[in-house]
Amino acid sequence: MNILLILAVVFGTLVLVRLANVAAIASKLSEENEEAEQESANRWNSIGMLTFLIVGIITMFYLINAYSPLMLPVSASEHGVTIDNLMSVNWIVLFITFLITQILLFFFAFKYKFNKNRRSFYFHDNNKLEAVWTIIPTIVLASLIVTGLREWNDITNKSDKMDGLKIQIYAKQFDFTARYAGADKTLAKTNFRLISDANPLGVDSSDNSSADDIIAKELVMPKGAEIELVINSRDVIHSVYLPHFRVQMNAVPGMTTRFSFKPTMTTAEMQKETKNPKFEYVMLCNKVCGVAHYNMKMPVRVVEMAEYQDWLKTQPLVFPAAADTIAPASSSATAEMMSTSTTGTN
Ligand SMILES: [Cu+2]
Repeated sequence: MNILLILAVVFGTLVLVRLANVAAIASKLSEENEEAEQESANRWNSIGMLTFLIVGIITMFYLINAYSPLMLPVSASEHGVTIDNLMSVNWIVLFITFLITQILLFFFAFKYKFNKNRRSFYFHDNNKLEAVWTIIPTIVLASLIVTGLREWNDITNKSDKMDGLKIQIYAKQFDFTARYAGADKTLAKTNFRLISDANPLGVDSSDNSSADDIIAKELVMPKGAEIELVINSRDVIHSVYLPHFRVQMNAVPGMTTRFSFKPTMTTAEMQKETKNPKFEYVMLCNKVCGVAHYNMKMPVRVVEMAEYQDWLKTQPLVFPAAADTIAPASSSATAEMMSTSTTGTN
């Protein structure tokens, strides 16, 4: 019923448009009316341009206001603050440019509509104008790109320098698993040939540092610690996306990617900041990786160091049987979070 109604409206509109065209052609045929017709059409077009400009700008401000509550809250990581600042500068430049160009475009279309008593001004070229609209955008764009590249280098170069808390994020269709290094602060090597139901990450049990490796279905990070995510994928390209920390890095099968950052706000602090007692951080997959991509995510929590250490003790080992053969982790050792080895690539 509804579809019939919509079709009737659509076809009715089409018929009206055709009729209007026929009327326009018919009136054009009468020579003496032509000039008056042309003038009226120009006038209505110019009013249309001005209306579009005003309605468009009002709508834009309305939408910015209506959707701003859906924007991400303040960054929960150290480098995220820099990214947000850079983003704000970009938005301000874009916004000013957009307003100026659109206002000129539509207002000029209104102001300079055809007038038979006015002659248009012709000039072949103007070097000064050419220079202005080449040099100013070049300087603005170049400075945006250079600052962006420098920030990105600062963020990504950290991974080589720092001795952070290494956490492996292992992505597969369609979930993430986290692996913590345990008391020895070293993630054991992995090999895709060792993957089985009992060993879904393919951790090499002959590697001595595998005995205390811990597996978790939740990413828990201590506040203020340097975190180094060591990222792998089993099957297709996924993407580790932590929007609240302004972190994103692809998970690529056959290689290891990394991202280092420092969480600066616990979940509880962010709940206070957002005035939302139900707020939770989340890790999302940000590459369309298959049918259940939309549902590929992992809960994330940032807690104080002591709470993190308590939580880590409750998480299962990669190889539960090996637990008896190693000494229990001392909490001071875990707190130092120094790690020197890297995870083997597949
Ligand atoms: Cu995915």
